Amino acid sequence: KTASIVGCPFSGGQPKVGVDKGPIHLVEAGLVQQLEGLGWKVNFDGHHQFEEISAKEDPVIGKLKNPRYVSKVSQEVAKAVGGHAKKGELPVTLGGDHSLAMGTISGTLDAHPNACVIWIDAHADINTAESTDSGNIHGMPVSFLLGLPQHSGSSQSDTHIQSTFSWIKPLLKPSRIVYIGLRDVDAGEKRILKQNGIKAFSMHEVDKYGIGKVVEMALDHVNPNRDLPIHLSFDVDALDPSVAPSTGTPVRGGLTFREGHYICEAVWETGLLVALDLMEVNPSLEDESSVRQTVAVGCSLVRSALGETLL
Ligand code: DIR
Ligand code: MN
Ligand code: MN
Ligand code: MN
Repeated sequence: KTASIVGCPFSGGQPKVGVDKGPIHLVEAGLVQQLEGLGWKVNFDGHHQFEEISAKEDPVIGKLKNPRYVSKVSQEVAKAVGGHAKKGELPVTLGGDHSLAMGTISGTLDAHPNACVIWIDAHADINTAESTDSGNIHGMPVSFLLGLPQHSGSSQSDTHIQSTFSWIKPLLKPSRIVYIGLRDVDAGEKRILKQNGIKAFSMHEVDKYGIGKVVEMALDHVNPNRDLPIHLSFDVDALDPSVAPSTGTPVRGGLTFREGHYICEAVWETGLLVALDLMEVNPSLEDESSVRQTVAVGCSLVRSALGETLL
């Protein structure tokens, strides 16, 4: 069993500096050695170096910020993840902001067209060009993966968005993604989730049923026969800010330490995991001890998803 670390120092999908340093901190904390300790052969040949597109060369299209840069980086990530997956390796992508999931999930679907996605997040990240308030593309990757219409107000910019992101094949079906942990979903996103019949377990359902039952129901929905490959995309802000403080858009009322780890353990136990994302660790936010804590939790979530057990 081989895991390939795809380190993605990238922050262009949101405005806060520092999230590009997330992967560096996770690796410096010893993630590679920790996974080797679990019996994995780990490929890590340094973090990806993305050629920047300056703000001057990358004006907004409609509301979308840094659209060319986000698109180009995600396309490179798709190639990396898809390449590793096709070789039978497990790609572990370290973000970086969650716009990178346009790339990671595209790569997974290229190698495993029948894969399903389990998206762990405080946010739904499903805004379209029409519904986004912020214009931050880390709040939008799912809409592109689903191929939802991207209307931005003028037909000229609609065409421009289309061409900028034309490499994304809209291969993800609304029935093949499920969310756990949501608690900060925009009004437009709630509409999109409903219209497309997308299953989501918010913190309300975690409180009501408990995490064990929620993960079982999530798997029943997206993977009823437990035979489809699973892509787990974990935004560290799904965890409560008391557990993972150093992240760009913390929201109170999140998953506990154990609930987050339980999800990873349960996905590992299916034997179906084919790709993992650990996103939105921002070592420039909060104090030194918060950063250490968030990075340590990030490493430990990855270990749980890759088979670390408590006994
Ligand atoms: C908000 C926040 N829904 C947006 N999204 C975040 O900007 O679209 N995603 N923080 O991680
Ligand atoms: Mn590589
Ligand atoms: Mn996210
Ligand atoms: Mn989030």
